Amino acid sequence: MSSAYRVLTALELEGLSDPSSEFAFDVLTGLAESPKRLSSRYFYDDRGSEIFQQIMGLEEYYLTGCEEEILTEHGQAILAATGDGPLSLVDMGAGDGKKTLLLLDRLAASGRSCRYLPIDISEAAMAGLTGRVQDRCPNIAVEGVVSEYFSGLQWLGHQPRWPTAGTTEPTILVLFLGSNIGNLDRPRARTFLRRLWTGLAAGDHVLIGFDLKKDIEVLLDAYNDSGGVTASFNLNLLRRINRELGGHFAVDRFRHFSTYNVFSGAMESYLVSLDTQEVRIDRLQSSFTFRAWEPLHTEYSYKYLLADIERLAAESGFEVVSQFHDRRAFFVDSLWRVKKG
Ligand code: AVI
Repeated sequence: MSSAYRVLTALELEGLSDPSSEFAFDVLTGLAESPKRLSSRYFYDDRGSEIFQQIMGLEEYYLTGCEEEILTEHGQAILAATGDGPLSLVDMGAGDGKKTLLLLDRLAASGRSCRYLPIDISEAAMAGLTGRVQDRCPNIAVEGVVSEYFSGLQWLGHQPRWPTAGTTEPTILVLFLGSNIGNLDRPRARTFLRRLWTGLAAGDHVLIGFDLKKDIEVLLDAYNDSGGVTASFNLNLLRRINRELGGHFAVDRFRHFSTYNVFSGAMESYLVSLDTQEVRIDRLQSSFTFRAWEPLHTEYSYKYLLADIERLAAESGFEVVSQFHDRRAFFVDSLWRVKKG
């Protein structure tokens, strides 16, 4: 007799999950909350990823330039700390990979056996990145994954450690650059790092980009650039709802507002309604009322002290190998080793 129930495998469940309904559900619940909020993970549709590339090129958004300086000056030392055997380089939230190429160029020139495994949510960004790396570093094997960090992490945990015939087992270096960790609050950052730790073995490394606490004016300028690029990045979230969910946001009736919270140590970004308005979202079969000057929270960008970084490493099972910073000490790429047992 056949059983009256069926156990769905993780794979079957994954096949059922529909990212666009997840977006719809999060918009429905986020706009019904008080205060209203939407997750910054939804910034990164193809258009949002494109605008973010422009942000990274802005003088005011100092983070990218600082990290490029660190990887140029200290790339050799970072790679040397992982030994000289085969290396699997996992790049979480790779974007255009411009910074990672500073490491890949060195690896390609050294002849060290290497696989490059970028994970990114934007398919367009991934297509550009994998093509670029294959052209520039033909001796590096490239295997990209289009997914969010957490699914990417899960995928990583199920991968064999990519042994190459005749070589010793590769060590893994996970890159989590660009202050992406700053978009998670402290408890979520800890959980994320613990999940990362779970998929790694003793002696593997992670390199994490942290933006440091600094002059508040510098922070404010970085998230309120004079050309309005960050404003259009933030407002693209409303445009995305219009495009994908049949929203009727009049985008010019909202303004971007970004401020620094000295208690939490985070830049906080909002979209503020300029007047009282009702916005219909067809696919949600719902309308939402915004009062004049009502904020919609869209992003946290947490800033760190060196002591916060050390504590976070210890709490999530890593030991700090080295903290590499730029000449102004605005930004740190922190190299950690996995401790187990
Ligand atoms: C991707 N992330 C680290 C950026 C940040 O600084 O929080 C996103 C960003 N938001 C506004 N400007 C850039």
